[in-house]
Amino acid sequence: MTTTHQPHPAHPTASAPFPPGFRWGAATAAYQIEGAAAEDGRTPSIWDTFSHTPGRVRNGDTGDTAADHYHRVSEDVALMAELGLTDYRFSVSWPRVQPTGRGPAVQKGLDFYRRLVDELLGKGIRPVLTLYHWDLPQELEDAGGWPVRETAYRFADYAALVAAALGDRVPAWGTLNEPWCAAFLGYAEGVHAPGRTDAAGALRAAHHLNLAHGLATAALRDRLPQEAEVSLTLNPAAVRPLTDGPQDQDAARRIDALANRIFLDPLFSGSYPEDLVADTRELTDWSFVRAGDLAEISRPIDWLGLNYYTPTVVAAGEHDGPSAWPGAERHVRFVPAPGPVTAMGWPVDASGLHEVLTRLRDEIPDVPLVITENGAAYEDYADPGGEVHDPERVAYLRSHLGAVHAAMGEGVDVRGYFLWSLLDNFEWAFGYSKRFGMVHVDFASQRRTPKDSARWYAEVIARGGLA
Ligand code: IFM
Repeated sequence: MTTTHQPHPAHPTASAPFPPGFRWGAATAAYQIEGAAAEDGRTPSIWDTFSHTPGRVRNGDTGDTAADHYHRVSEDVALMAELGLTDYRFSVSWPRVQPTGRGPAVQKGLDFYRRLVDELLGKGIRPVLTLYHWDLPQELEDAGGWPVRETAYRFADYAALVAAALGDRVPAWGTLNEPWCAAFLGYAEGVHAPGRTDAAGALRAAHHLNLAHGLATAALRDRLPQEAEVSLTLNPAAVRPLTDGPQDQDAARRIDALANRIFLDPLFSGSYPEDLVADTRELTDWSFVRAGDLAEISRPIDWLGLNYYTPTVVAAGEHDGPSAWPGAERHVRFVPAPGPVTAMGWPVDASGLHEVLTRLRDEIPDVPLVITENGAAYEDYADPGGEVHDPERVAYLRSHLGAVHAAMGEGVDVRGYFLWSLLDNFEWAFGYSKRFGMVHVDFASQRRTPKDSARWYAEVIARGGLA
C-alpha cells in the first residue's frame, strides 16, 4: 500500500495545511510521568533501581512521584481535550500490570489504564498505547535482562495480557519505544538503566528486542480486533559525515548500521546488515540469531513510528570510555552539529527530520509513518504572572512541522505527529532538570500550566496546519 497524501486546503487559514484526518497528538511514557511507584502492587523496574542508585541520575531524582499522573488522570485528560489533541500516546508500565514479568496480571494495574483509556475515549481522544518504554521489571533484569533470549518471550506474554484487557478499546498499539536506547544506552554505555557496560551483551539485547517486537506483534494480532493497528517506534538517526572524505564516510556508514539498519533491516528485509556483522566480529559471532527469528521479526506492521530530535554528525576518530556504539569505538567520533542548541545541548536542525522521512519513503515506500515524538527541552520558568513563555520551543516545533509538511508534499506518507511531551517529566538520567513539556509542571505543587507552545500547538490543531 502506498498512499501519498497531498496537502489540500481543507483549512483556508492554514498556509501549510495538513490533510483531513491527520492525527495531532502528544506523547508521554509511564515512568516519566506516573509516579505511584509502589502503589497497587507495582514493583520496581530497572529504572526504579537505577534512579535509586546514587550517582546515576542528576540530583538523585527518581520517578517515585514524577508528575503524579497516576492520581491526576482526569485533570490531564481534560487538559488534552482543551488543547484539541486528536490522539494521545502513552506507555504501560510493565511492572504495574505484571510485577515480576511473569504470571497473571494485577487487576488494579490494568484498571488504571482502563480508566485512562475510557477518559480519553470519553473526550474523543484516540489512545495510542506503547507496551515498552524502557521499564523492564527488575526481576527480569535479575534473570539476565534483554541480553537473554527468554526476556523476548516474557514480553510477548505481557503483550498478550495487555491486549486481552484493553484490546476492546485501544485502536492503536506500539510494541517498543526506541529499542536503540534500551539496548545501547542501557547495556553498552550504561547511562540508562540497567547501567551495564557490556558491548557484546548490548548487541544481544538489540536482537532480543527485535525478536520481542516480532513475538509481541504475533501475540497482539492473535488477540486484537482485525482493525487494530500494530506498530513499532524507532529513533532513526540522520547520520552525516563531517566531510566527503572516505574515512568520515566510513564512520557514517558504521553509525548508520548501529543506529538505523540494525533495526530497519531485520524488520523490513528479514536480515541483519553484512557490514554490521563484520564490524562487530571481534565482539560476537551473532550466533544468538536463531533459525526463524528473522521471519518472526519481519512480520508486517501497520505503520512505523519515528522519534526525531537532532541530526548526528560523525568523523573518523576514537571514543574514550564506555560507548553506545559497539565495534565503532576505535573508528568514530561525534562532532557537534552547527547552530543553536536546546537545553539538552542538541542542535536544532529540522532538515534531519526531512532527511529521515524521505529516506524511509525511498526504502520502505509501502509503510505509513507517524512522528511519535518530536520536541525540545528549554529552561522554562513561570513568570510572576504565572505564564510560561517558550518562544524557542515554538520556533523548534514550527520548523519541524514545516519539515514534515514539506516531506509530505514530496510523497512521504505521514499519518500523524505527536509532540514530546505533553507534560514536563522525568528526563531519565537528567532527572527533572530538563523540561520537554508543552505544559509546565511545578513538581512541588504538581500545578500544571500550559506554556505558550501549548496554546500555539492548539491553534495549529484547530487550523489543521501551520499559519
Ligand atoms: O524523554 C525521552 C523519551 O522518553 C524518549 N525519546 C526521547 C525523549 C527526550 O530525550
